[in-house]
Amino acid sequence: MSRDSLPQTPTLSDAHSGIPDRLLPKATHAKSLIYNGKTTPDSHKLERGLPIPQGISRPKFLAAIDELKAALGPEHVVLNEKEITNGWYMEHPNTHDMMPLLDSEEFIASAITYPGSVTDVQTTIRWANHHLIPLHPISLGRNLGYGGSAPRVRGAVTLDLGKRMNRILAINPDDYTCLVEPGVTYYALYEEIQRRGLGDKLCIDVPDLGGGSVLGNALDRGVGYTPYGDHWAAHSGLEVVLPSPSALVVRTGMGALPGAENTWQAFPYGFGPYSDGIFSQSNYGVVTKMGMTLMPNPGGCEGFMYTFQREGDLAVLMEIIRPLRIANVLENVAQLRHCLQTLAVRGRPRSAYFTGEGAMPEGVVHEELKKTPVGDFTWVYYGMAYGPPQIRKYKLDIVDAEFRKIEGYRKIDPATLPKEEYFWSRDKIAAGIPDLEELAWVNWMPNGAHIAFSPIAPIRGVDAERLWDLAKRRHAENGLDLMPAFCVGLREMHLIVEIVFDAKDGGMRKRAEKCLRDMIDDAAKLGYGEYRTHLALMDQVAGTYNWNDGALMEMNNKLKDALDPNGILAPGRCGIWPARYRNRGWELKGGETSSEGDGVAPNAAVSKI
Ligand code: EUG
Repeated sequence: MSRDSLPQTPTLSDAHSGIPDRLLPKATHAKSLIYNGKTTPDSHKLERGLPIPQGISRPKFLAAIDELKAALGPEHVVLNEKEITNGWYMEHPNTHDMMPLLDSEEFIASAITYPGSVTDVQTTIRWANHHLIPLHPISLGRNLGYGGSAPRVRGAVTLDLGKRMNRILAINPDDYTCLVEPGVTYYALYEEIQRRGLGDKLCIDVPDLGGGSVLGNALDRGVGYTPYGDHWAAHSGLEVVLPSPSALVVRTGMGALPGAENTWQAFPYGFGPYSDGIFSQSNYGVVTKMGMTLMPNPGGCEGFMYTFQREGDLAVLMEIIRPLRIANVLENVAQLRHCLQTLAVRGRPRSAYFTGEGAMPEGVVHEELKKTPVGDFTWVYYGMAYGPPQIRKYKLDIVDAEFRKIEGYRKIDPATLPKEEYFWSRDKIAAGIPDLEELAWVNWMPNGAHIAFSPIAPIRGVDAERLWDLAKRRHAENGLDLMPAFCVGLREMHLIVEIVFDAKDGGMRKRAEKCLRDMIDDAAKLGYGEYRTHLALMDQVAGTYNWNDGALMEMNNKLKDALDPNGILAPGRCGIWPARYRNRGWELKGGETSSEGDGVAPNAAVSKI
């Protein structure tokens, strides 16, 4: 399809998931690049028909769906029985994983429901308990690279919370907090703060792309790039519907004290056990409200960029970064990126540079970089200094004195860079302005999909080198291009290696899976674990966190059985399988063609909660 014939991207006035008007031209461009790279039709008829979950017959399932339609309104329950459409980031599906590692009819929903209230969520949970039908809650479903909106269990009913529960319930400029429902995106929250004239006062923290749910991203322990980059650490207060038949609604922290609304977002703990943790990266409850702390506008900020020529500079760079980062001289979650990623983010396909097999040769990458405004390098550091000019200068001078110790370093003057350069996108993001630029590297491959290897390590040269070496070896073995970014938190770094693959190329999907699984095992042997992972890899990753014979999973299972005795909520999420599914071969360990196990237990326990 040519660019002109593509329909316009929905804006925030059209849909909760839309793009802000200011980013519409960027969206139009991004969409055309992605659609130009699609080699097959965007939609396909479901070859295997309606994906009914295990443990229920088709007639019983359809009768249960009719019951739910009667309860929620027929327009709020939609069967997924005809065809699925991949779309793109801004117009993504809520039916399946658009970036599938297995067949696209594996991680797929049987139906989508759109609750409009906490009461609707409770109704759906009671219904699921009654019929023993698995539910899969999503907020926006833009968890791309980790499974997107897809359920782990084939045929689960997706609870799309975002479509109708997308209110910003409060923005409090005195306490610097907000309270949001699942469907509030970074785009929407940012625009609303500006619309209320609070932009001079409040900043939000945003990830690389702004279309995700503020609530969903924090629950998945996502990362942004201002000093408030650890989203889970920045949240305060949850409202959760529990998955047991009573569908109890709980407020955590100060939210449990009636009348304490003013401190719900000001103090995260309340009294007694701090329960919020069990609702992140889990399947223990449906979060319907979340408080978030907001950063005071620092009164100015200044993006900066250094490049380093030699691959071998990685270790010494990390040794320089760590003390500066922990001391908050380097103030934000910065990115240290490899040059191939900066080539890919220019948006052109790999085939524009190289048409051979296997990983793209380094020489080609460096020759291409020489033609770009930034020039040639191997590593690039994108940082941000906050505050008024004299405060920024104090910090920037220290950083400069350290970085210039590395031979061949270059400080790039942003004023020399054209406005389309990727630097300006990083500059916006670290300033708390959500953007859409990052998407461009999915065009590296036709039908570009991506999936991440995301291990955590200390900010040390030796750790960075070990991870870099193992990733390089596994990528070379599998003929894949390696484009890592080290995201430097406060005392750790998240290495993010997104493998970009052609979703229509079965062989390449298999190589991507092999590469990921081997990297996960290699890393675990060295003491590095993923902070987050794709649906297909959750069992393997959970299995690496196995100290004391898997004590943590034993506890997780006990919690699961207590809170969700019928095992209806997101079975398998983060490797946690309810009793009904346990020991029936549902775990994916690699090479499988089916994501399903051998049935479920017929029953259900009785819950006291
Ligand atoms: C990115 C960052 C992540 C992640 C997945 C993707 C973006 C990379 C810091 O966390 O988990 C450019």
